Amino acid sequence: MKIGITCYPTYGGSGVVATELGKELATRGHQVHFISYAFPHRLTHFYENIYYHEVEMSNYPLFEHSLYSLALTSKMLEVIEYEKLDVLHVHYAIPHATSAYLAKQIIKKNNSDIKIITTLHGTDITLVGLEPSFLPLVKFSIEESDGVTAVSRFLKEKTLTNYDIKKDIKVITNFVDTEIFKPGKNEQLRNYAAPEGEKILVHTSNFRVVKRVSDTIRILEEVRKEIPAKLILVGDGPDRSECERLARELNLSKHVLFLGKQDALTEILNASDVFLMPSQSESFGLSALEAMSCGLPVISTSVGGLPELQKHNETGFIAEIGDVTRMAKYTVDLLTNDKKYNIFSENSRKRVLSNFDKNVIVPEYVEYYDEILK
Ligand code: GMT
Repeated sequence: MKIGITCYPTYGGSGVVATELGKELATRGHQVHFISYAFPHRLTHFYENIYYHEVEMSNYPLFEHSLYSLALTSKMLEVIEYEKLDVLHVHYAIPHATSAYLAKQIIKKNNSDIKIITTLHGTDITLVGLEPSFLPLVKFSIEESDGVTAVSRFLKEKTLTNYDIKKDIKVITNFVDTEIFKPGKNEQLRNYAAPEGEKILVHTSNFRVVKRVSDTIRILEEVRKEIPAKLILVGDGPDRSECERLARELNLSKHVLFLGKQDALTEILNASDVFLMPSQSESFGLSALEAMSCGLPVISTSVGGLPELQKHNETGFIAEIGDVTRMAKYTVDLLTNDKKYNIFSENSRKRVLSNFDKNVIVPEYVEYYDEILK
């Protein structure tokens, strides 16, 4: 099969999922064409069957605002036509599903056809898509896609109700390469981050408001009242400065390690004990999945698709948004009981292996492509 994939290539979980999917499809013999404005950052080396087509942007002074959606449509047209794509799979509805729809209409005029599949990831549905300026366009683009998938049951239900959509949406969850994200030891980073043998809490995100990263610092403050602990924060984004300020204000600067953006996630997770995800909105929680795959228990909120990913009192604990005290109590509970910790750690890994391994989920996408092509 020849598959085009459009995604946000440099930031966020939707781009990670799209790129990992492309890599897996290519390994399974499909030809994959990425169409985007930058090279997907998870394409770390050369892969057979993977091609990249960059969207070129015109800088004409009259265009005060970027015409990316239209430039993307043009590039989609070119790739569909010359590479003879069977399927164009777009990740994150805005504006990708709309650009794809337009490309499909233009291609139709040449008596050609292409199947458009849209994967909904999160704020394209729960936040940005609901803005009055976007809502009718998102609804239309979803309705006009040949196939639509959502990364959790929660997101599917939200889409059907918030946009009054009647068509079927298939839930295909996020997945992980359990051979890469696997349990291991990283004594070097552990000794660097926690030289006195303290426990290590970890969080990775793009530091947007919805992630409530400052809650992780407040959790650390509470945890440290009971046991020695450190916090590793990975990633960068709008809330980082505020988090650094909070760490200083709470006198925790020495105990919070801001690593910024990092590629070596497995190594960092393997130096840590518990993953924190205090989000106020999370349609799936890919970074928690990666942590679970490394055998880390997760302390999270109960929002969105998180209860579909992790099981309360089995793989970690779930609390209400903002309930820092409870999340800290759960963290201490796990970190002071080795037997319980080991059971939760094994449960996390097992749950990922049986439900979210790439070999479980990628075939679901391939079957779905076949179904739509029929
Ligand atoms: O929706 C977003 O905010 C962006 C998107 C991304 O690109 O990071 O995140 C969403 O997609 C991820 C991959 O499917 C999910 O794991 C995240 O839970 C989801 N984020 C939110 O719902 C806030």
